[in-house]
Amino acid sequence: TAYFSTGGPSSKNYIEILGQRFPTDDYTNITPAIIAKTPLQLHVKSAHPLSTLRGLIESAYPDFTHVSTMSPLVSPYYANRDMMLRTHTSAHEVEMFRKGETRWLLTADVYRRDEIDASHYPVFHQVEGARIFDASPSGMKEVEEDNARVSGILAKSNIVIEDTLHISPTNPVQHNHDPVFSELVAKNLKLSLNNLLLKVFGGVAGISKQEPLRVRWIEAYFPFTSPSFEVEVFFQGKWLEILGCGVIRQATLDTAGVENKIGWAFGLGLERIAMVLFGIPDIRLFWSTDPRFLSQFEQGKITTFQPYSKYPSCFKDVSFWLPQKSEIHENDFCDIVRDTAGDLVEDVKRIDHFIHPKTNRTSLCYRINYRSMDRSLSNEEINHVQSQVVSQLVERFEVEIR
Ligand code: FA5
Ligand code: MG
Repeated sequence: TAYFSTGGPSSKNYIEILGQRFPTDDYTNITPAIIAKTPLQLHVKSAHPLSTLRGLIESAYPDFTHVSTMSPLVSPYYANRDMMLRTHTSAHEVEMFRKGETRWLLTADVYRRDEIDASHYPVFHQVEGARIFDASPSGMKEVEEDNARVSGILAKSNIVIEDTLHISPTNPVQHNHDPVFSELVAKNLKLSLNNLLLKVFGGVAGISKQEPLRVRWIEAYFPFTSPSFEVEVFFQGKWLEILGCGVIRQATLDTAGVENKIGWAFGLGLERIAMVLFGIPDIRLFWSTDPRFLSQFEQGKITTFQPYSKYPSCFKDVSFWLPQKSEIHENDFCDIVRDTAGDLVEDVKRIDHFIHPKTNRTSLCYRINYRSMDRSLSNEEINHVQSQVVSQLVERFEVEIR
């Protein structure tokens, strides 16, 4: 699911995003809380952890074009006038290749309707990286030279790579690719990303000072790459999902008017990496304007966040019967909560799901955990917010409150 600006309920007949007006229609579901995030551009805000991490990633690709100011408004199908907020940076692949770029990194804010907890937020940031080569013996010579160079660096580094992946029926070479070319390019992708991860995680205490950095490659599926992979890093006792990548589908390059090239692309999320590198325990903190947060960081430096005391939590439950015919998706509920209560919500959990044996009606109960990052909340204030959540729920989904 995605945020569309045109095509949900709105009282005005237009919405304004980054100074541009868009007519609203029955698809419009972008909330004021989401629109308010679009100008913030945390990934280029000096001294912000997300900006420092972007810089660190860019430093691993010094000879690439670096882009970080693309408008978040993209066309869903590249064919009509309707606009949506991008859900991933891959939305810009075609236009980057069309411009003739052959090696590039693009960092941007992305928008998804998602669950609410310490590691999910409806806005986060991704870096997309791509490189294409001539699909010819001379292009492949360039790949082999680069592979030899990066293999040399990795051989001298404290890194353990788990990668038993072979091209397989479930993760095939594209029919229009020479399998030897595809394999060389996939190798280049893997070496390049292992080198990136060494750069990003290599300096972190506890990872590679004594213990090696552990990286794991897993088979994946993405509609715009094949073969495709996901990469995980072992950190603080857990495998952390870092990115998705693969050999670019030829259709992308064809659409961009690029001929006789083959290459790779990857997309990684900045927040999850920044949370572990800087020790930031809650994804909402990235959006904090509290000087106790912002003043802790310096551009270009990875330092450990010193938590300041947390304010108390306040739990509120809401139970309701669903209307007979309609379905409400968990993310629709989270959306209403996020829109009405904003960053005052720490997380939302469904605590009951019940189907009445006689009437067959469904009842749901959600528990909302209210806690501000920046101040103590009064019970009155929370009751007020909670009553707004409840009335929105009734208005939008015609539920019956129990
Ligand atoms: C994608 O978005 C693909 N476009 C990645 C890609 C690019 C594949 C190019 C192939 C070629 P995915 O939805 O898995 O894939 O997101 C990529 C990364 O973004 C994840 O690995 C994770 O690090 C991060 N991410 C995804 N969802 C969230 C979220 N809700 N909050 C924080 N980070 C997230
Ligand atoms: Mg994923």
